[in-house]
Amino acid sequence: MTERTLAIIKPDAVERHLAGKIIQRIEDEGFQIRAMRRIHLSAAQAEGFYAVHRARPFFTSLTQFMSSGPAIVLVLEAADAIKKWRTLMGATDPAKADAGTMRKEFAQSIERNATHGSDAPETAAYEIGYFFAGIDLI
Ligand code: IDP
Ligand code: MG
Repeated sequence: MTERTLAIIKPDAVERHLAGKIIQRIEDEGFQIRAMRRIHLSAAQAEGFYAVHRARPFFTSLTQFMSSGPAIVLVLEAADAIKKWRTLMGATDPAKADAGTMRKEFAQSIERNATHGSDAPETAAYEIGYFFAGIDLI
């Protein structure tokens, strides 16, 4: 089933000029890029995006990092896109990520881990709607 997911090239990867390599991989793996935008999140916008994690010990550090510089948000479309993008990203902790994954290749730490991907259809719908309007996705 064709599905959409939200991907983010996080500030660490944008700062290190890795966006082009990551986008190339996305295209090589057969995703359609349905929408894409560069955005520098405010702290409040990062807190809203990661609201599900607000009780976690890393919440303040995570939202400071995510608002520390520009990021690139994308809507990716493919069969089974949510799982497909998470597989290509690799494990949250780059030390545990498989060879060839985005996080193994590009992440610096469990926090500065280069990319984000939605984890389920409900979160994908929320996260896509957080950044893009319906009219952007026709
Ligand atoms: P995910 O991005 O692989 O879905 P989540 O558990 O949803 O991982 O965590 C969201 C983000 O929070 C991670 O991508 C990472 O940037 C950060 N994070 C997760 N766990 C830790 C941690 O233990 N220490 C610091 N940052 C973390
Ligand atoms: Mg997550």
